[in-house]
Amino acid sequence: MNKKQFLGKVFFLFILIFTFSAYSQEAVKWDDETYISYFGDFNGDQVSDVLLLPLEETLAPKLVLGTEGGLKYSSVNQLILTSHINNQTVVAELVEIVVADYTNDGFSDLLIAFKEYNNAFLVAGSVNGLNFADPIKLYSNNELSVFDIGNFSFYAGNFNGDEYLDLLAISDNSKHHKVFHGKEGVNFELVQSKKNHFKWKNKAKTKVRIADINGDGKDDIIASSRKKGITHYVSFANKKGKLKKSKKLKAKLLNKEWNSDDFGLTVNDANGDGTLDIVKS
Ligand SMILES: [Ca+2]
Ligand SMILES: [Ca+2]
Ligand SMILES: [Ca+2]
Ligand SMILES: [Ca+2]
Repeated sequence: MNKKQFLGKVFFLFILIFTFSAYSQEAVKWDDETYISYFGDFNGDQVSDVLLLPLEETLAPKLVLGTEGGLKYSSVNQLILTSHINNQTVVAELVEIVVADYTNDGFSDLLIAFKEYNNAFLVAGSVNGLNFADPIKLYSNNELSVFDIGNFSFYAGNFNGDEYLDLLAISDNSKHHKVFHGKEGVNFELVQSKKNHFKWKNKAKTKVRIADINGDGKDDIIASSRKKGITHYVSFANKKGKLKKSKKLKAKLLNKEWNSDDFGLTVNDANGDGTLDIVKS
């Protein structure tokens, strides 16, 4: 082999390696019709990761560990998860999920409720991500009495301001809610269960957010209507970490509608005074 042939082969090899690494570094893409995405830092490296739960039983759930610099969600950091927890198939439409650090160790955890089976599991984040085969806790209706209110949505927040995260379950007709305070050992204690407490319309018409709006260290609820001309509501946590009756907020600010389907709505401390403001964009 002469020098020219040798260089030609080296160049070919280089192109091959380059093509292969470009292929293996492919960004993970997903669409809302195939997967529902849940973000959290499951492996505790301060970079957000994404859990993709399939909408079809034939697909497996995936966890993509985020990286900084270059592709955030790359196929080389994609883990295919087992499709079952406790022999129950994990399909996005059949479960209700809230990502939060319940164990208070810096790793995001996954609370996953199977409404059909009337049970829920806590899968803890670790350096390896999530392991569906080894949930750290099982909740039946005895440990988390939420399955008796029918179809519900879960939200995590800290309503009493202690060191443990709490849970709010709102029935999908929005009338009934239950508040559970988090306890040591990832237990939840039911502290409030009320029918007809919230006045807002159902989930399809209202967007519910959890944030400490009045800056007293206890999370509150803001329920904004998705359509124009419909009242928004706010519900504050009281001193004991229970939720007060919802109050009306005006549907118009400075004579402008701020329904959430037409505007991005964020709750943060925009003017730096230590209390949260509602920002329309
Ligand atoms: Ca991470
Ligand atoms: Ca955790
Ligand atoms: Ca709490
Ligand atoms: Ca508050």
